Amino acid sequence: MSLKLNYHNDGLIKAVDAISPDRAAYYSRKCENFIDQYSSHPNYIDWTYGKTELLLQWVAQLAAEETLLNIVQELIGPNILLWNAFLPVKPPHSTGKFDWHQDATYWPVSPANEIVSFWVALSSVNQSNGGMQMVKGSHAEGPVAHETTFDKTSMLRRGQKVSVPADDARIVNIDLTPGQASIHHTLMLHRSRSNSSDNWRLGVGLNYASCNVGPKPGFQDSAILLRGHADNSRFELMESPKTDLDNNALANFARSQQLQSTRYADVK
Ligand SMILES: O=C(O)CCC(=O)C(=O)O
Repeated sequence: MSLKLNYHNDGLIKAVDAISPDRAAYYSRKCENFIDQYSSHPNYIDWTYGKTELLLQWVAQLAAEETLLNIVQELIGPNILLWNAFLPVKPPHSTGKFDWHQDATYWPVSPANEIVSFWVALSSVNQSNGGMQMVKGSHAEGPVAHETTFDKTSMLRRGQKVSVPADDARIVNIDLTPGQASIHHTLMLHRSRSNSSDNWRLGVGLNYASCNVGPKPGFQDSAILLRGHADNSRFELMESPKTDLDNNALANFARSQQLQSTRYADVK
């Protein structure tokens, strides 16, 4: 069965070879250096939570890898924007987790079915270091009610959580080797538990959008064009950073935070 058909049927692709192990080792070193240098910085949480593609050259470069874009193109067509990247890394023996949630229920962008989410592993990822789980086919059942917990251990800003228990029989463990990626639909029910192992969980989350996607009415946001065109885009188009955290990168990130201020008005 084709990748696209599998994705449409299941709402997920458990693992694809997204980048080579050599490229994964290169990005893993970049990621480790960033963590070593900045994990105590007061802006570290904000910098890793979202729009990280505007700050870190290597994150934008990873998102633009040809092998990845070819897979994205199969799913959403040839005009590809990077709407968001984030670094949901989990240190050994840390409490951070994501409860069961669906992304589309809190994302102020549409049409959500022209967005596709990749999670690229830069370390081995398994259930003991906090790898994701997904509920196969759940995307087809539509949006589910979420509660907002503001749980401090949640790696989602509002601690969003689906109040119905997930159906165990359909749970897929997303275990990955470095360079592999999982792919999920914006209505996929997914979660990841805390890292109870001695090893880091390193990876990058990438939300790609077709050129038809833009902010919902009343919202503003930015995106980077990676392939094709973005004529008439409703996003403010921005450049990938030339170097990590340079002045332009910091200015673009600050601008994107300003654009997103309506989205986060309740949590800032
Ligand atoms: O990093 C994780 O474990 C979860 C990330 C997530 O919720 C997502 O990629 O949509």
